[in-house]
Amino acid sequence: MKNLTPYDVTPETIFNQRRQIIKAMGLGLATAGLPKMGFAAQETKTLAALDFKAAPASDLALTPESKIIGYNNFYEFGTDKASPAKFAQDFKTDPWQLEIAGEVENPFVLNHTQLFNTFPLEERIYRFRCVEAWSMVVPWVGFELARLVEMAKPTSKAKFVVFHTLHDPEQMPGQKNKFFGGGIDYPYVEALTLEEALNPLSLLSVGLYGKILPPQNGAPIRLVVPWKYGFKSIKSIVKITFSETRPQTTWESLAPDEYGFYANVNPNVDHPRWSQASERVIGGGGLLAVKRQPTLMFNGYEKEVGHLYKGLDLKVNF
Ligand SMILES: Nc1nc2c(c(=O)[nH]1)N[C@H]1C(S)=C(S)[C@@H](COP(=O)(O)O)O[C@H]1N2
Ligand SMILES: [Mo]
Repeated sequence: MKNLTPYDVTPETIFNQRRQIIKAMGLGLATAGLPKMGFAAQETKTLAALDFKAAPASDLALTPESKIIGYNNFYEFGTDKASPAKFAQDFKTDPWQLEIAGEVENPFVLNHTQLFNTFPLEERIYRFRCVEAWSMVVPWVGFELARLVEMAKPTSKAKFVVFHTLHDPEQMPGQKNKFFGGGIDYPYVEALTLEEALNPLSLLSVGLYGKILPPQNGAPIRLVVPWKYGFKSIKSIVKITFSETRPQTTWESLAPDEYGFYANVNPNVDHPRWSQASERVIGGGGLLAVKRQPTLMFNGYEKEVGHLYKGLDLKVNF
């Protein structure tokens, strides 16, 4: 394992709290009102609308679109949560190629157009979690990962589905500059077990709020696994490979004591540096008006995914 600098593992919360304090001091809370707390000022670029089956009515209060697209983790574009919205605006996502390879009978490639019309698109309103205990509710648009897995026809050897983000230092400043990119060895890699990938909740998303994904959210295609912490939901995927062995994933390599392979949302297993018993809701209003609520097992999706982990010690396999 490589040596970590303190910068590499600065928890996102502390990093942002520090910024917030600095900002609050600079702006003067009383006179200037609440600071924006690291949210990016919104671009008004118009994104193409998508054709999809709408989500059934939901009781979940949606996180405002401005926050979903202005408060992101995408270290290829900087570690600050406001950075991706600023630095990914000109990221070229068309043309694009998504390659499916490895332990499959039917390897294939989807081009940009095919990402949007090979599988039926539907909307899913999902609870979504960031590692550091922030929670959102996002109306994603995409297709079930299982559809793509079925098309690939995994061989009997395939046990893991591995996702790879684009590697393009010319476009991604965090890949060019180690400090700016949070010390990650790029490209960003994530993986699921084959069973997890086949679960109907696992979504390959091409849009949110009815439109194609903005670059900062992982255009043109990213994963969404709503029962796991945010870092599993890898962005801007160029390759999906099927393998017999479990790969080294990005955050597990960076800080194995803090970020496990499974990364299931679990109120009973704390992150070494913060509690996971409760989460902070990113809803309407300023970030200072943040609400705390208890963390739900598997982020509220226990009925759908609990069976995948029967007999597994979740304290060890965190
Ligand atoms: N390629 C890549 N994918 C990534 C990340 C990243 O830095 N690079 N960050 C992850 C983390 S830590 C989180 S919380 C989610 C955030 O997704 P969002 O910005 O759409 O909310 O993206 C995940 N996917
Ligand atoms: Mo995260």
